[in-house]
Amino acid sequence: MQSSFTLKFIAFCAVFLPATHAFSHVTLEQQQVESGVTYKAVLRVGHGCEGLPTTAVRVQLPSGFQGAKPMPKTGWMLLSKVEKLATPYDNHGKQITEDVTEITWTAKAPEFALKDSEYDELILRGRAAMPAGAAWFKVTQLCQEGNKTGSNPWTEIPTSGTSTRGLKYPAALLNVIAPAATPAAAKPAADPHAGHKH
Ligand SMILES: [Cu+2]
Repeated sequence: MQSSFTLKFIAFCAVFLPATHAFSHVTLEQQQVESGVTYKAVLRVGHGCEGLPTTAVRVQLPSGFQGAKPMPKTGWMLLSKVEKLATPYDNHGKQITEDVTEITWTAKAPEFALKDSEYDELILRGRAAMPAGAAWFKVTQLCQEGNKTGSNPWTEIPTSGTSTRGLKYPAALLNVIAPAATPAAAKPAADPHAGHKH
């Protein structure tokens, strides 16, 4: 009896423990979005680096993610990296040739660092203009306490498909789906800014 229970318990852990840990990686709260809409990325930071507090989080945006803006966080400074685009795009009739490709939040002082025992969310917003398919947000988490440093490079992408099973440091996945078919009458104008001026 007891050994049978133990075996079942071990089997249970083998199945559920990796999944539970996956929830504590840096992941996106909302993992699906329609192509072409504005997307609010909420990055969930579940733990530090082997016990060390988080002092910086750097997010590499997937290509096709347009006009990204980070939400400021008290006690943390922001840095947005802008790069020239391989393929310019149109915004309000203006040709956009460079865009934000990377956003970094950095704690201004040790007292603002996110402890390993705490949970927090980092937020950014932009237009998910990439085509349907998997988009990956590569996140690098840096940690420091005194002169001890650590990092978690959440940058691994599976060679095929979207399952991150077996990856030690999976990047955060966003499933981009084709826009839902809407009845012709309810369809917004092709230019989303046609109805207003700014
Ligand atoms: Cu984790």
